[in-house]
Parts: sequence; structure tokens; C-alpha cells
Amino acid sequence: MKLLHAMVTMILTSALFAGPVGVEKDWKLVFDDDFSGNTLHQGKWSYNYPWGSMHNHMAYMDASHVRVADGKLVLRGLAERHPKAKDTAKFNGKILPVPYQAGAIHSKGKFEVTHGYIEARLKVPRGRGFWPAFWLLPVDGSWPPEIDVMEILTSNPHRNHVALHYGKNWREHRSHGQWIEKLPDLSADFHDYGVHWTAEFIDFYFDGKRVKRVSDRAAIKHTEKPMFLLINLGVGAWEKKPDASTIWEKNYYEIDWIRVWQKKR
Ligand SMILES: [Ca+2]
Repeated sequence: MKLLHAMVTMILTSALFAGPVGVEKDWKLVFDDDFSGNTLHQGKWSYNYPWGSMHNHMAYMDASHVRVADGKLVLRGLAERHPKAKDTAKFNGKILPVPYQAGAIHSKGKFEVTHGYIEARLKVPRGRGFWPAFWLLPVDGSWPPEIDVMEILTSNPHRNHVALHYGKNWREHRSHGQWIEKLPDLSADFHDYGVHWTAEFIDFYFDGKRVKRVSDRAAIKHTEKPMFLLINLGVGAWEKKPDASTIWEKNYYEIDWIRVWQKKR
């Protein structure tokens, strides 16, 4: 029975893993996590950001807000100041207080990729206050580039922002960014968010359909370096700040799986 189960699983898995949804075949899977079990896979991920627990939003990131349960990675926010949080954070020159906590994970030092198809199936929390994201940054610490596969400001759950940030340095930073509008309520169900990154184009996907193409070769040239994955639940900042309507209980950023594919050579 066990053997039969293993065989069926293998057949199902090989059918499932023929390639990313919506793109042509001849891919090999180079990274995946389906978040089974009940702990974060430490061989694949580290907690918080590579540079620490704070970034350009109103939450201090702590491992206690990250868990793996029921086949999902679950990130939560908390309306409580962390004792180690600095007084302020900064977003686009704006000074913000940091009265909240949330969770983030990244793959720096554990998994990196240049070119490929990077995708995640995920669901974002509902209601005002949250800024969940799924994105990539260069291993060498430079910025730009940055590739944003998913950024949702949860007060409007019907749109996803995708972007390529590029340029020689932060002062000359530019971006090809776009709101993908009129999507279903992204807090109601899981959806697939993907990016197909090549030397010629960077295509963004939603549920297996291409929703944006960046074909600016000069911009894409700036991305030609190893990048790592980040998944974080931002609070406030770009999104409206939390208020009395914000739901903190059982309102999570959930990731069912993450897969990275590269073309067979
Ligand atoms: Ca899963």
C-alpha cells in the first residue's frame, strides 16, 4: 500500500511538474517548497530580511510570526510593538512609526537564480493595512535591480503590482512597473503569480496568463546577476496604515508552494 502510494505520488508529481503553468515545456525544476511538515525548511530559507528585521514599512519582522502548517507557509501581523524595533522606518522619504510586527523569509545564501520561471501560489490577508510581497533581490547586495512578482496593497485586493527596478545605482534608479487591475478578490482564494525572466524579456504571469512584458533590453541587462527570493508581510507604508477596521486575528498571508524552473539545456 505504501509502495502504491509512493508510485501514485511520483506519477502525479511528474505530471504536475512538467513545467510552469501557462508556458511552453522543456523546463527542469531547480527549487521548490510546498511547505509540507510543520517547520520552515532551514536548508532553503532564513527568517526576516538578510539585513535584519526592519525595512520600508511599519512592522518589525520576527520569526514567531512565521509558521508552516496544513501544507502552507503562514505569515501573520501583530498589532504590538516589538521591544527591539527602532522608533522609525522610512518609505520613499516618509518617516513612519513601527508599532507592529510581522514575518518574512528569504533564500539568500541558500538558493539563488539567474533567469528562469519563478512562481508561487498564494493568498493575501483581507482588509486594510497589509502589504504582502513576493520578490527578488541580487545576492551581491546591489540595488537596483529588483524584480517584484507580487505586491498587493490589501485595501484594494483586486490588483497586483509587478515591477522591474533597474539602473546603474539608486540615484539613477528607474522602473518598469504596472498595476495588473480588475483581478478577482486576491484575499479570497489562492492564485499563481509568476515571472519568466530571460535575457530578452521579463514576463509577468497571473494564473498562467501573461499580464505584462518588459522588453527593454538595456533595463533587463541590469538584472543579469544571481538573485534570491523574498516573501514578506509588510504593514502600512505604501499601503494605508492599519486602523480600527484592520483584521489581526486569523487573517494571514499564506503561500501554498514556490517553484523555480530553468530551461533544460
Ligand atoms: Ca503546499
